[in-house]
Amino acid sequence: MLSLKDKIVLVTGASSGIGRSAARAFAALGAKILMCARRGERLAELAKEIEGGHRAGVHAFRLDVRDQAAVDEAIAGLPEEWRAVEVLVNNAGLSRGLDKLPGGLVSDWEEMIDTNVKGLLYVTRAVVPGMIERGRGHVINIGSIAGHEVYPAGAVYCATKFAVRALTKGLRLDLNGTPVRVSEVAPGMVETDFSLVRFHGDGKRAAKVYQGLTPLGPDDIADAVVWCATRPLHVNVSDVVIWPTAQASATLVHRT
Ligand code: NDP
Ligand code: 8X3
Repeated sequence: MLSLKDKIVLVTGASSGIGRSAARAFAALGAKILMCARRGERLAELAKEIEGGHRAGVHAFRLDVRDQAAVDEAIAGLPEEWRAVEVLVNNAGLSRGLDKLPGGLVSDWEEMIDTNVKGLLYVTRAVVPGMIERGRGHVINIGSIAGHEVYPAGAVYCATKFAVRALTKGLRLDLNGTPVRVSEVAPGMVETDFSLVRFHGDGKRAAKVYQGLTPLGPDDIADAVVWCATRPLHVNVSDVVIWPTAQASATLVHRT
């Protein structure tokens, strides 16, 4: 197992769900945690928890990954001791709405595309050249089973996750010959704020998504992300697809 002790791990979207669990899991291995999201107070709480519990170094900063200038400025402006990012977890993302095409809010489409596709690209572009220069690095993208199958009323979200899959594969092709590894972890249903965000804060509708089954938890996904990152340097895990046992496809879910 590769040691990540004192290595810098950047997690985007660490204020909640999978990103928060990933930050905690890497900190538990002794990695130094660089983390961002838009909600600064939540990041500050997590930073306090990690610093107290694991005594790992933490540096948190507010960032909207949709803003390319802000992404470039944040990465270029990192303190010297935080620049050598070893692992980038491109996790920041969201779904908005569950609407049949051609319906749905154009603003929802744009938010998903701008965050899940363009935001991931902006962060990757800002971080990966440094990895190439240093001769070490690993990009782990959080995709989805929605990048493997399209489900009704989810076409735009699915399109963004198909794009994440294509970008993961494309980056791996384009970085061939460098030591930088590129992986994707693609979960099925994980109980986080994901559905609350999808349904614009409708808690009752969000809770129904997970009723009658045991969904994955964010720690299950963090576990897989850490597993990818801790393989020996000559091993590149390309894809990990993870389902709750009760879910067999995007649309087949056994509920009791
Ligand atoms: P959460 O809503 O719990 O977390 C989403 C995270 O993304 C938050 O920290 C949020 O932070 C951050 N984020 C969203 N937009 C932006 C932005 N513009 N700039 C910076 N950060 C942003 O959901 P999950 O943990 O479930 O989602 C994490 C990833 O996992 C997403 O990419 C999602 O598509 C993917 N996924 C989720 C699944 C699930 O069932 N939950 C299944 C498969 C994949 P903030 O709002 O503070 O900016
Ligand atoms: C999240 C999983 O099935 O809700 O990416 O789209 S799903």
